[in-house]
Amino acid sequence: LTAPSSSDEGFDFIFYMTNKAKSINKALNDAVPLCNNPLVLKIHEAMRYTLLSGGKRVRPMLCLAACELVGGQESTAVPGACAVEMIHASSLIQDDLPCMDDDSLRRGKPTNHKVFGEDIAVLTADALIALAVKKLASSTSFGVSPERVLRAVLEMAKAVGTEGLVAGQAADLAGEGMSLEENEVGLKHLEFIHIHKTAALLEAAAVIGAIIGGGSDEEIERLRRYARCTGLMFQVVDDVLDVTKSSEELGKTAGKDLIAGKMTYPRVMGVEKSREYAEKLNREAREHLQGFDSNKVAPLLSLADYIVNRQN
Ligand code: GRG
Repeated sequence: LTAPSSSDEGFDFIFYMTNKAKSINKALNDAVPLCNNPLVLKIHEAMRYTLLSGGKRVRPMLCLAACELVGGQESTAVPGACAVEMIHASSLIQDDLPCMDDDSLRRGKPTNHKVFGEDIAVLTADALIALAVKKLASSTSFGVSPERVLRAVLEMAKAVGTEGLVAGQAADLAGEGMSLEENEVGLKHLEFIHIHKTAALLEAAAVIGAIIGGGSDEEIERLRRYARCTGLMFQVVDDVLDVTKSSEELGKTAGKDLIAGKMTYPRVMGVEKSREYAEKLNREAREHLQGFDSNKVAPLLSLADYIVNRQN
């Protein structure tokens, strides 16, 4: 982790993020036990492989921070935060499959299907989605009303299906190999991909946290807008990092998307303009937090800064 460069002097973001990651990692570890049944054990091992193999935990942190911002307790939002990370893990496994991006490395380690085989990887991704629903629904045992839990489940379902990840991935596949000339609405297409493929789950993370934490409709919507900007910014930065890394490490796997002709922000608008766009999204994200107690917004302000300044 690198510390955010500006704002929120006095707020120790690294300490905050490390603590939140600890709570999440423990809950994720408990959620998928190594059981005795050998048939189930294989899937659980594969689930644990992706779920517990590092990762920045940005989405669960967003969920916990949104919950606390609206006055909720961290512990109430832990199941929801785990659920969002399970969906993320499922999407990574699927994204890496030979029929999708066909990647052999993720987080510096062999991808799930390389270790467990394609058949088990597909089942693992399915099982992670089912477990996510189960986890989120279990929030009722933490005193969250069934109405709020149902609302949260609907948000998560929306972020996964044809209003979210699936739509983004389908649009990404459809755009592959298109030259920029061919694709007159390049930027629109790119925005569609990333609003769905990346921002939707970050948005769901924040909204689920705010719902579970007891936020008002207005608070929930403000956090939705903050997270949507942050999610899009996350992807713009990702694309820029891919280019900068690929020129630093020419010949290595970084920047594969660029070489393969995948649409990215730097391809559509250039590196400098992409950086400026990320800064603009950061300013917009911060504006959506105006109106919340200024003493309590530091984690989310710092998270946006961390995303815009991150190096990996
Ligand atoms: C039904 C769950 C489901 C998915 C089907 C395959 C697919 C549709 C969607 C792919 C979505 C995807 C992989 C988007 C990329 C999002 C992204 C920016 C990933 C990297 O996130 P980080 O940097 O990763 O937070 P870490 O490793 O830190 O967790």
